[in-house]
Amino acid sequence: MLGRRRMIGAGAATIAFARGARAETATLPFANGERPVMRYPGKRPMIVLTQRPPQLETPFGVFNDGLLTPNDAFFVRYHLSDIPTEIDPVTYRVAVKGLVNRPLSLSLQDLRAMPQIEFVAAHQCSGNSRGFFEPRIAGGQLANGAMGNARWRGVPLKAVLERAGVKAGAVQVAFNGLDGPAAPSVPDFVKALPMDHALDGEVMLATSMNGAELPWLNGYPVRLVVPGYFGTYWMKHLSEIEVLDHVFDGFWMKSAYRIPDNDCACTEPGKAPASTVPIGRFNIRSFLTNLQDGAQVKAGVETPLRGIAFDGGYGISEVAVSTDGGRAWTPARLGDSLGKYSFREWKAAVTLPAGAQTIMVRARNASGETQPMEAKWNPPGYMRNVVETTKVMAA
Ligand SMILES: Nc1nc2c(c(=O)[nH]1)N[C@H]1C(S)=C(S)[C@@H](COP(=O)(O)O)O[C@H]1N2
Ligand SMILES: [Mo]
Repeated sequence: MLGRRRMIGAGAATIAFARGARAETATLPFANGERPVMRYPGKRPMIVLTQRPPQLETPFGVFNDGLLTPNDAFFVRYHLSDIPTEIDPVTYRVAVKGLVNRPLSLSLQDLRAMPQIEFVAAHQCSGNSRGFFEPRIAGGQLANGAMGNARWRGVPLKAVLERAGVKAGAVQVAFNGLDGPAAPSVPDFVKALPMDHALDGEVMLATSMNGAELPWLNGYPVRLVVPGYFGTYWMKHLSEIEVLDHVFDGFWMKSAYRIPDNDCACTEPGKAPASTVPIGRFNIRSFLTNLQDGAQVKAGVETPLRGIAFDGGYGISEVAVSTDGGRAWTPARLGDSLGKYSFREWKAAVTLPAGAQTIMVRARNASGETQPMEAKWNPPGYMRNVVETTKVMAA
């Protein structure tokens, strides 16, 4: 991949995509898991799900390097192939319109002049880990690399809406970005949040990620950050905010990104749910990161384990590991908290007898939520959060 982003003259930026040689491939741990590994603008070599639009998965080893996912390794997901390739930060505007007293057209300078907030939050695609569903499900066959954790900085959506003055009767706020469909038959990607969520003071118009501007493919120059909620709401290249007097009924809210309306957000495999609701908060997950499937470890001595856990914002309270299929659980030590929306580090040690062994990791959060031992299923393949098992060989 030979693309790069150029700054021209007074600061118009363009991004160019060109085809490069396929240097490498990666094999994800399920059938048909072979993927090209390519370099896109602003990114290190990433696992490619689709080239147009770019859908890039983070190589899992990155999650063992540190709690913050580097910008150049952060996953990328787009729905529509007409993604912006030229953005002028000087003329860039975010429109605020609809049911407001003062429609706004905010420049990046306007946003920078407003009070800023900052927090660390995990970001995850609803379909992260879809490739592991059994029976298999149509859609992006992702392993566990459509997630990441970053320090976001920007302006609270609440402050922007207060500046515009929300009128009585407001029900939802809809968000649009610069990308569009290549064909008119494909609905534009627009998402919406209920009014009280939009005004919670945490939903953010982010202009900075890990202390740098947003990578192009992660929504330069401004994106929505909705901490604790699935990535579908995190609108990239945010260009329009519209206050509505009704529940938004565009395709991506009414028909897509919906989950079964029941306690498990699940159905019997192959069955359609009786009714659905828009996907919401993350469910709890935890991963072992320092050993991957097939790793060799020493038998009879302590093997250090390390990993991450996160949830929808209640806060991780406990992580435990099991090497006997889930009968006995050894508590892990939690690392310092970087905030309730962040990945939390955990560490443990186990001594494994010689032979093929499995290591399971399970977390619990402040509301008592934990992961199921058996994977739940739903038709779109969202919200996978089974207790993860890593197979290693001790010798
Ligand atoms: N403009 C725009 N924003 C978008 C999308 C998109 O297709 N276009 N996809 C959403 C989905 S489903 C996800 S998971 C996240 C992915 O964010 P990332 O590419 O920065 O990882 O962006 C969200 N915001
Ligand atoms: Mo997503």
